[in-house]
Amino acid sequence: MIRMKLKLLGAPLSPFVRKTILTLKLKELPYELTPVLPFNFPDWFVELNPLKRIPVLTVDDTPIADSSVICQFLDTLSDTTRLIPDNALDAARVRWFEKYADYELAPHLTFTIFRNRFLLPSLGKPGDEAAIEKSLTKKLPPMLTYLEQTLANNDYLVGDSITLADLAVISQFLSFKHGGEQPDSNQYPNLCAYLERLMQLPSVVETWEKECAIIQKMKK
Ligand SMILES: N[C@@H](CCC(=O)N[C@@H](CS)C(=O)NCC(=O)O)C(=O)O
Repeated sequence: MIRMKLKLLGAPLSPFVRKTILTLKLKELPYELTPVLPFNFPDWFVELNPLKRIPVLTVDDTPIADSSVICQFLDTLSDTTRLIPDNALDAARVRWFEKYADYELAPHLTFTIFRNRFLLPSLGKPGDEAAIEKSLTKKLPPMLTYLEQTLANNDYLVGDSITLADLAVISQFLSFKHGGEQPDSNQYPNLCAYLERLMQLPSVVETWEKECAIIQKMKK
């Protein structure tokens, strides 16, 4: 039982907030969510993160920013489901895949597909279909192939149990799914089976259902 008060600031539809929520759930850490929308930051938020990005976690009254930093900190707080392995090489591989998800997959799965298919239209703005097309046909295939090959003989990206690498990757693919897209199961069978496996985790099911309810409300 930890004594620190954990408060997460952010919006559940952000993949970086999603990764942090999944981490909190898998680590069985109690937390409170304070909604902060990325296109409507309150003035005081800059004191918590000068970059004005979500998520931020406050630990008692101390803020930490960046989902990667936050999740690595959270992993140290409980022994339930170690998300960064002890083995240094495996830990480095986990950080690599997390970085790959956050900086290579995110620009397409979230900032192109999710943004143009769902977010902008929900705000009454048109989505950029040409940008979507470019991501789907040109940018994403080599990235999906890379994941497909990595998952050829493995159920998880690193080792034989779930790590932060998997949470980072599924977080991006949930944005893709909210944008109405999924990898083609004929072309990427290992990747699709892997995503399906992660989608069945109770913490992912719960998170996905909550998000779908938010999406339905935003569509009205
Ligand atoms: N590397 C950061 C990325 C966070 C991020 O880009 N968050 C987006 C929401 S999905 C944001 O707050 N954007 C606001 C902005 O850039 O102005 C992390 O992992 O926390």
